[in-house]
Amino acid sequence: MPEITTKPRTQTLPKTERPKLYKVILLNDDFTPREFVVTVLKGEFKLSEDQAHRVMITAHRRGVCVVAVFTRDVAETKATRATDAGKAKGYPLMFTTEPEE
Ligand code: TYC
Repeated sequence: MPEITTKPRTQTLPKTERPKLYKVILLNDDFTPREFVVTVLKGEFKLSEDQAHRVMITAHRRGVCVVAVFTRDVAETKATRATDAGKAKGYPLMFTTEPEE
């Protein structure tokens, strides 16, 4: 009986999936000084004075503002560090993360 060997006809190409991205969101509160929010945005997220002021004022007026978008680890680390910077000064400043659609 002859052996029948068959070659696979389809090739699975390696897929490079893009990592899911996460938004870092700044929440407004009534206690953290505006200038402190701007300082944290510049220090942790490398925003310019002008960008940081726009983000701060948007959160102040609308309640929330997207600061930037990162991979999950980076977004969570930055949100935690920025929130902790406020905590260290006794402010309720809060940053959260949320997956992008
Ligand atoms: N609302 C604060 C104030 O009037 C300033 C502020 C802005 C705080 C944005 C948090 O995410 C924030 N002092």
